[in-house]
Amino acid sequence: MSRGKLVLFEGLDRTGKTTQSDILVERLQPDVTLIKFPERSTEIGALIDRYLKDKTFELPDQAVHLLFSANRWEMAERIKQLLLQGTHVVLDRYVYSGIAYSAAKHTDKMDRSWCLQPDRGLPRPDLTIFLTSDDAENELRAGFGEERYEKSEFQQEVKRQFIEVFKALEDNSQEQNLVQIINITGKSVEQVANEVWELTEPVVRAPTDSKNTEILYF
Ligand code: NYM
Ligand code: MG
Repeated sequence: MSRGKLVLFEGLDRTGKTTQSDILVERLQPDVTLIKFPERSTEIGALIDRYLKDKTFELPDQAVHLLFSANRWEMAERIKQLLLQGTHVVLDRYVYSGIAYSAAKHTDKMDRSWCLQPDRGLPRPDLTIFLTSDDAENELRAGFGEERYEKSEFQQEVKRQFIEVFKALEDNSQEQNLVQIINITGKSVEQVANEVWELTEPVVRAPTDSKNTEILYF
C-alpha cells in the first residue's frame, strides 16, 4: 500500500490558508486528516494560545519558539501513523512558520539555523504551498491585528524570512519542487483552489515506489 502524502499550507496571516486547506480536505475525502498548527487544544497549545492573544503575557522568544516546536512534536507520531496507514495529511502551518516568525524577531543568536534545530527529525511535507500576496493585501482582511505578530512591518519581515527559509532548505535537499508559491493577489477563492489542486493532484496520485513509501524528514 502506498503511504498518504503530507501537504502543507504556509503563508502570512490572513492569506487564506485555512480556507484553502478546508477546500483541499474536501477534495481529498475520504482518506484525509486536517491538522492545524499551533494545535491549541493541548496543554502546550493552550500556553501558545494565551501568548498569542494576551499581549501582556510575556515569555522569552527562545521559550516561545521551543513551545511551538514541542507542539509539533506532540503531534508527530500521529502524523506518521496516519501517513503509514495511507491517509493524506493536510497541514495548516508547520515548521516554516516556526522558523519565519521566530527569526523575524531578530533576537540575539536566534538565527534561522538555531530556529530549525528543534524541528530536525519531524516528518517533512511532500508538497508545501506558500500563499503570498502583494504587499499588505492580507492586512486589509477582517480580523487582522487581533493577535500578536499581526503588525504590518513585522509581516513584511516574516515574508522575507519565509523566502529565505525556502531557499535554504531547497538548496540542501535532493527533492525537487517541494515548495510551490501561489500569489493570491486579485484571485478568487475558487481560482486559488484550482491552482492548489493542479499542484496537489500529481503529488497525491504519485505511484507506489520507494520514494512514495518512505516518509521524508527534516
Ligand atoms: N506561529 C505559528 C508561530 O509563530 N510559530 C509557529 O511555529 C506556528 C505554527 O502563530 N501569527 C504563529 C503564526 C500566527 C500565529 O497561527 C497563529 P494562525 O494560523 O493564525 O492560527
Ligand atoms: Mg493568524
